[in-house]
Amino acid sequence: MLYPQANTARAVMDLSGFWSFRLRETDPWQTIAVPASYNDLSPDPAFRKHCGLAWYRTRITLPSFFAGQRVVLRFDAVTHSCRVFLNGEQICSHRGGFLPFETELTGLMAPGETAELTVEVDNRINHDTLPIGVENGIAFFGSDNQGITAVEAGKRLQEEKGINRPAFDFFNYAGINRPVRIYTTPKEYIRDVTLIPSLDGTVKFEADAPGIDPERISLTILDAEGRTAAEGRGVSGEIRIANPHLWEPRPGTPYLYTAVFRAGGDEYSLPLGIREARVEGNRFLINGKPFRFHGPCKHEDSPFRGRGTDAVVNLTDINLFHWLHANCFRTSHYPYAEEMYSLCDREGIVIVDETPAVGMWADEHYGWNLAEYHAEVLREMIRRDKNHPCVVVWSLGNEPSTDVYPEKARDYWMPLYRLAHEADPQNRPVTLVGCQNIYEKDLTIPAMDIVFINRYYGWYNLSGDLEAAKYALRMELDWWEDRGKPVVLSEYGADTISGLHGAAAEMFTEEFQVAFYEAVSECLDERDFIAGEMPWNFADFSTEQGPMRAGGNRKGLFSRDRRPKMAAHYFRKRWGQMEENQNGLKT
Ligand code: GCB
Repeated sequence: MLYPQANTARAVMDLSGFWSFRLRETDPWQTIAVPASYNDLSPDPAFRKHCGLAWYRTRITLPSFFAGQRVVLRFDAVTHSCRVFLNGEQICSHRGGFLPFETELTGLMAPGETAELTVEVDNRINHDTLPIGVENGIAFFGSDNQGITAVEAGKRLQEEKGINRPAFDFFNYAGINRPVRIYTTPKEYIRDVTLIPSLDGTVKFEADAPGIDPERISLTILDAEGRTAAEGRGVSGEIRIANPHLWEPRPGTPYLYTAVFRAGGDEYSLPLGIREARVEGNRFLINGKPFRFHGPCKHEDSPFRGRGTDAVVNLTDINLFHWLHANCFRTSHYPYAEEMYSLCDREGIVIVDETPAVGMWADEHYGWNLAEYHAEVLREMIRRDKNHPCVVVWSLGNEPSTDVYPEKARDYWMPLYRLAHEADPQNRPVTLVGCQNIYEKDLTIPAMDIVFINRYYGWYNLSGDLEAAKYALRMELDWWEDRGKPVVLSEYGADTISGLHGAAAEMFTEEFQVAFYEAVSECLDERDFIAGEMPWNFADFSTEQGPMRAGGNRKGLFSRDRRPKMAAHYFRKRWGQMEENQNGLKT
């Protein structure tokens, strides 16, 4: 689905601002900000704890000069599902909280008219949603020994009261988390575009513009100075840029061309980066050169906004990535706002793009009926993000159970793996992020193009004993070495309270976090099949309450307000040196 754009043929109206909101149909309306998660916008605990439906309302007016245009209402993401009403009539609904959807207003509302727009949002999570909600009353981060009474009580209350219990470790932020816009196109319009670049400058293209004479469809590629670099015609074809500049991750040059499609009276432009991502043996290659992922995983999470999109937060984060000499992140654990991908295209930060399939750790989940919906979400994510040069790997999901019923797991995940390859015109490598498990029995994670494993030796197990942690990690890496694939340590980390210090470097201190990372680095640096290190997490983030969460997950290299802990300085030095050694470039 194309991102809304204002140009010579299209107009965009941003509906961000103050809307009205209520948690119950009987409540008085109060003021809310859009986009943002509603949970932290009021000191009323009902906002934070809310489970179920909530309502947003605003008034929209279509300018008279929209006459003759196709008018579309687009939501970038409403979490987790919603129904949309215009003057009380339902006009669309959507399932899934992290991808865009849109509906035509043409015919429903005339230019010059005003209407009431209401959005009924639903934040409930269960076995039919992605991410997954727990249905047995046990929260993700309870202690292992829940006791039979607590389990039964949790189960009963969950059934009676409909309490949301995430099967994942991040706060279940909800609402209109991303921008809402009205945009126009001409009546005959460009529905989708696809670009497939090759390193020799060849660009295959496709324009989906129903009903428009192919003779009236064209593509012009402009270089960064705005000069024409190549031109083509028709619905699809192949053109060639002479002496192409490549898009390279930082500290290389993320050179961007602009691809301008014209079809009939419509126009659509998007950035084009010439780059290739693929796996060869146990290496991951970008533009034919070995690429080593180094950068922390992220969340969309910030004070006040929750998971709400904010350009200032996104840019601050990416500038901190540059400060760290980080070159990548994984969109743990859901597709992020589209603005973040555009920013990373410009800034040369590589993205591993993940579906919201998280919390599938219960063995019985292979009996749930999720595969079809999961496939739909994967297809939608790829359709949305396929043209971004910054996206180099698709992640099917995070930490499902894959070792208890290895055959069942394989039969669930491998069709998705094949689907990702089929759906992606650029055929990027595909992964599924693996949990700490009995990896020898696992038929799925080792079958991925590039292996992503999350490991917490020294934290959740062998806690505090870094010598034992190194021993265990080395034992495991010996096994992975023989698989002949590139392996990324896609999560590892230690909860750390900013400002808590100790000469003995014990758990939760800033000294321990550094010692933990030093220990793991020692093991990774010995192996050349290690294609990357992605510490967990970039910044502290909000979670549900639990005995292991002191005001959220504290594994950030930065505090939640983005102040560096000692570990941030550690990685800044390490990755700075890595960059110089790898690329021979000054930063
Ligand atoms: C994991 C999960 C991540 C958690 C992290 C932790 O394995 O993938 O969502 O936040 O561990 O800190 O426990």
